Amino acid sequence: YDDGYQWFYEGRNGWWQYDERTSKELETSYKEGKSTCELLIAGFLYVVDLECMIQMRKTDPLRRRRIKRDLATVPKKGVAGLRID
Ligand code: V3L
Repeated sequence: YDDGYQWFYEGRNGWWQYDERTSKELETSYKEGKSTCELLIAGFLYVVDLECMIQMRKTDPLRRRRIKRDLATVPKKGVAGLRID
């Protein structure tokens, strides 16, 4: 973002950056001080807890991942499942 931060979700051995649209939704909710927000990702509804910093599938909360808002320059696996090498 303008301040050099980006949103990431946890993969197996590293972090993936959220896609641009989802990232904007997260950033808006974060800036509004919301504690949760809902995201539609690849046809599934996910709930993000911005206090615990996790995302979980709404219909299957065991499918949860840590998320983070971190500098855009930190190492990452890629963006939304698309690897960068
Ligand atoms: N954005 C895009 N895809 C997602 C997201 C998201 N925020 N959350 C889950 N998925 P689950 P490695 C990830 C995908 O949590 O090798 C990566 O993007 C998720 O994709 O059980 O483990 C990679 O494509 C997974 O395919 O609901 O680091 C892939 O995992 C699927 O939704 C492998 O990454 C189920 O995730």
